[in-house]
Amino acid sequence: MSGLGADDERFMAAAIRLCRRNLGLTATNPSVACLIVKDGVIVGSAVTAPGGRPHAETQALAMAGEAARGAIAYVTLEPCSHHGKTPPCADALIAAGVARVVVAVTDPDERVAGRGLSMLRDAGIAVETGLLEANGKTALAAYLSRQTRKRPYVTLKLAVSADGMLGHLGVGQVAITGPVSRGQVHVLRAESDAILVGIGTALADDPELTCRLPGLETRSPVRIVLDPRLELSPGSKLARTASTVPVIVVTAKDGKDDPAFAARQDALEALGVEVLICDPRRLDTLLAALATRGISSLLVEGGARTAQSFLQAGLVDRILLFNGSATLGKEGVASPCVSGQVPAGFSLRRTARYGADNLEDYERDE
Ligand code: AOF
Ligand code: ZN
Repeated sequence: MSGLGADDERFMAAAIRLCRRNLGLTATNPSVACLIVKDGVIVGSAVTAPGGRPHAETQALAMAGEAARGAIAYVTLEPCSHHGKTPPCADALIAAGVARVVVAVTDPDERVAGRGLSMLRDAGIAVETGLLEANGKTALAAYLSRQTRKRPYVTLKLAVSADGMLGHLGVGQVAITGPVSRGQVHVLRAESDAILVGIGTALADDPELTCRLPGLETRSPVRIVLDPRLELSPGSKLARTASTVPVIVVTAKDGKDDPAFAARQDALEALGVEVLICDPRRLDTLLAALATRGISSLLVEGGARTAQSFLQAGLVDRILLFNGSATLGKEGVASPCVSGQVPAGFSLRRTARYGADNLEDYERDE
């Protein structure tokens, strides 16, 4: 990494920020960003397109045109070397005549895995990799998780009252955090491929679990309910909106020897709900099944029991505690994590103030 300077870091940091723009929009493809820089000026910039194609590099090169000759390309992920649905980005960079390529993270996809870098080097291009790698890996965490662990990256979000509660038993939705936190949660939803709650939360709150921020309404994640006994009502907001934003209900058995169960299943399926038979206690199996369907990032939004199950199974990668100022009292349901107290193996990475609320962002140690 000898030839790297402060400018390289600045441009790579910008590329990493840019690539977050299409998180949750690129299907099984990672959201990658590419900047083409000539004489210190950005002459091309792009993010992997919604749906996953075209890739970032070809779009950025098209924008740069002739200016790409002799330029530096900053890419958050190793350029691809394979003929997939599009030709290799490494070839596109070579054909455009770039002089140097700087990469944050190498691509674990077995069709690429270092070949993109060697193609560039073989063509006489100066290649450096590993710049701001930790930040790059954070931005690509969902993709890397699905590629290397065959399961989605799991973020547990908890809104915790000042007295350590998540909500009132059987009371429905209680305001714990304010509007700024709510907006942040909707951004998280937009960036996630799927969102998951337990049936307890689905029944108590009748949530919609969509992203309702102005301008981001089309970015709602797939909604998943852990529902061992298939109790989700066809009248619930989730079921009633299933034809617009997909809903998957995960249940323990099929209805073959239980006519009442089969009837509930029929009613849900008629509304467009998918009933997935998978033991909800085997969260590892469920996550593997979700990864197979192309889900790379999962946001777990409660309640206490679901959060606890994911934590106990060791399947949480990030914990976001939205600490509100409301007090719920002894009727509340205790949160499995409270401010400053999360399970061992997590480190506090960041805090933020959202109106009257405090966010604590913990990441699992490697
Ligand atoms: C890049 N630039 O912007 C992205 C890349 O199905 P395909 O043909 O689109 O290939 C998907 C793979 O391409 C994906 O697994 C990853 O290795 C790479 N994604 N590569 O050069 C990009 N999104
Ligand atoms: Zn590519």
